[in-house]
Amino acid sequence: MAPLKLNSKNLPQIAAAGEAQVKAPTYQRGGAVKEGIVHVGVGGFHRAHLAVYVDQLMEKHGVTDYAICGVGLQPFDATMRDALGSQDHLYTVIERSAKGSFAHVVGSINSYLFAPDDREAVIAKMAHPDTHIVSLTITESGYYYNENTHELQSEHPDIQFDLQPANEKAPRTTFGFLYAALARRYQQGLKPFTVMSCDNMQKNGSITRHMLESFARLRNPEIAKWIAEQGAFPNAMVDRITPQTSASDKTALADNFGIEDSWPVVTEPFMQWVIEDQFSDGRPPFEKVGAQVVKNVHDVEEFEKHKLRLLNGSHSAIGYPGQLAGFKYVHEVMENPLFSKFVWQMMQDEVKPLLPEIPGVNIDEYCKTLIERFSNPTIMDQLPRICLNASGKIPQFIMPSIAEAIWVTGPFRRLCFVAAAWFHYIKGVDDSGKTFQVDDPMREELQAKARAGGTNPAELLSIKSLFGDDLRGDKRFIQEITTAMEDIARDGILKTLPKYID
Ligand code: CS2
Repeated sequence: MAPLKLNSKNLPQIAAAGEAQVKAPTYQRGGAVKEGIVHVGVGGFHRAHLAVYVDQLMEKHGVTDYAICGVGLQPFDATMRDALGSQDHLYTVIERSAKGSFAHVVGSINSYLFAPDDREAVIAKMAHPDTHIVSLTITESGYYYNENTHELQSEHPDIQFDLQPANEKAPRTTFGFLYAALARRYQQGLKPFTVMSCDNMQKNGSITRHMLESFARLRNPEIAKWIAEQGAFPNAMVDRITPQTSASDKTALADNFGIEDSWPVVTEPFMQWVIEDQFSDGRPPFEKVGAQVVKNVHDVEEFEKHKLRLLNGSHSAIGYPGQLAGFKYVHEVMENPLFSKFVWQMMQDEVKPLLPEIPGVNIDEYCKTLIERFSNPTIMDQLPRICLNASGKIPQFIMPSIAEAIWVTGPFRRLCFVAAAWFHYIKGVDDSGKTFQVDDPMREELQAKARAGGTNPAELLSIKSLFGDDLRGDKRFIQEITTAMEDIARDGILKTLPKYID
């Protein structure tokens, strides 16, 4: 049978044809629900994570006032606008593991606003009394956070543009939109919405708060004070491995499930969300659908630390060296016994000793689960996805472990190897001499420094917004990373790697 185009009209037929293999929403959508969440940055991760939790709230718990209005700020978001717009904002989450493949149509995204078309509409939506939460997946670079000073990059041209009062109705950055909408809510006597970061950053909520308050202080101290006193910015740990969708994923969805979806999402069965219970204008009962809503910010920070340093840190250990060695997918790297040992030993010997104990969490079991998740061959997680925007990742995922190991004189050779592999990767040439695209907002600066430095890390480490003095000034670290850079440049990854395995 020909696949059915995904849309509201075809939904009952799609669900019936897919039998037990396809789940589809039975809840009301459109004008029958309120859009209590405005989400900025609708990509694969949001659609596999927060939107799925909200879908479950709507399906299983009758929640009707927290449907999602998606927002795209970047010109490239036009593709998402068109894909979702062509199918009543429905889309399919394809869950894949050794157990098989399962399709789940999600309906929690109720509408979509593309800011470049109408910036005012986005501000008005955020300022609307029905909006209680503005959630974000804007990637690390969307926060304009200086890793070294821990301050807002207020000199950045985008922030400078948004700080001009004349641009308040047509901002460019997330903070420009949040500020303009909050200023309206203040004038209208509404509560501030909660700003809920779902990005992979340690203290994501606190950083969002600090950046937004700094922005607001430069605009209007009275509003900044109101945000500081009444706003809420929960910290959260978010987790679900979500590769980029490929053309073959769409074909497989049509062939195996009879669904024609212009942009489905592929993901793993595992998902986790630990979120601090800090909301300024109400929240849905996220805990009813498996989120861990916790009272204590320290608990969230500890979960974040485990996840960022073990999962994302290991992804970096797989990504940069793996791509240099010529691999394409995460599971392929894990099939190589050298790499799987390396990743395990880095987690166990170098990262784990630095992590706090969390009651009820067995770190060894967590690490074993990670190895299984990385080895899942069915999701085809691409190394270029892992390697994307490294300047926002390595300073979060790898460098903090190195900095702490320096402090306690702990082992850090493998972490240094990963950092060295990234430094080498920046040049854009793999071990067989093939060039590849380096996708990073700081690419030009990084490449100029990497090329000028050769196998000397000093040039790259001089970038103050990425690396602290604790790293630059430590002799043991400099020696270790230099040796790794020299070995990688001379011998390539696969010959160097055994030196880092016991
Ligand atoms: C990855 C993450 O981009 C990366 O570096 O490590 O996207 C990772 O897949 C997610 O954080 C999993 O929750």
